Amino acid sequence: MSKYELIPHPTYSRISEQEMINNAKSFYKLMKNRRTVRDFSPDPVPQEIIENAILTAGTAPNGANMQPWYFTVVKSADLKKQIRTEAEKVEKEFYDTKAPDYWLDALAPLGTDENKEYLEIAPYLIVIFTRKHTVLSDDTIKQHYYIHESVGIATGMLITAIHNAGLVSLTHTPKPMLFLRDLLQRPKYETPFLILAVGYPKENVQVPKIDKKSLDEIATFL
Ligand code: IYR
Repeated sequence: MSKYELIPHPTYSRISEQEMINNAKSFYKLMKNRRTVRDFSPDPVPQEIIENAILTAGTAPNGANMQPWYFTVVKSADLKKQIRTEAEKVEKEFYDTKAPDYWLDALAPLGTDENKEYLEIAPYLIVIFTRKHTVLSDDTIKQHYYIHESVGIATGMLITAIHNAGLVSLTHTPKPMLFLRDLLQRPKYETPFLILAVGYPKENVQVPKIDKKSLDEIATFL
């Protein structure tokens, strides 16, 4: 395997400490206003926003630059309906029989249940897949590494990009969600990771009154 050619960093240049502090604070302010929303408006959203958010996700750091992700963007009403039907089947089983009481207790304040109407209402469902490997055009297999870490980071960046653009999203992980692979005709070496519903919130949307942990609770400086 030959080495990559090395080039000077195309864009990096230092900025002042004050400017960095300001940037860090204003970005925190932007991100702390992100809320997960469960009620969407059916209003259409320009596809260009979704395309650029996925391009942003695709810049994520990842194992050996294999980019072990794939995004299927579902816009079709018929496919969204099929996803909803299948997701509600597994969610019903989760809520009725599979979930232990302590899990149901943790979910109770959120008021979630097996009804997943938003899967049909949100204009886009971005279905994120992990890839074990890529099959090259000559049929050789290129193994991928740190797949969950990489796709987790990319998903975070996707959620950030959607928020920064002015839309809202909802992470949904029906369990099990292998049905998505067949429904969306993805190959065996891909596994569904998460569904991200994206769109505008419905008018006067409400969200749970929750707090985030303080810096002291989530970090130590040694
Ligand atoms: N997947 C289920 C249950 C669920 C689990 C957690 I942890 C949540 O934070 C929210 C929901 C559902 O979508 O209802």
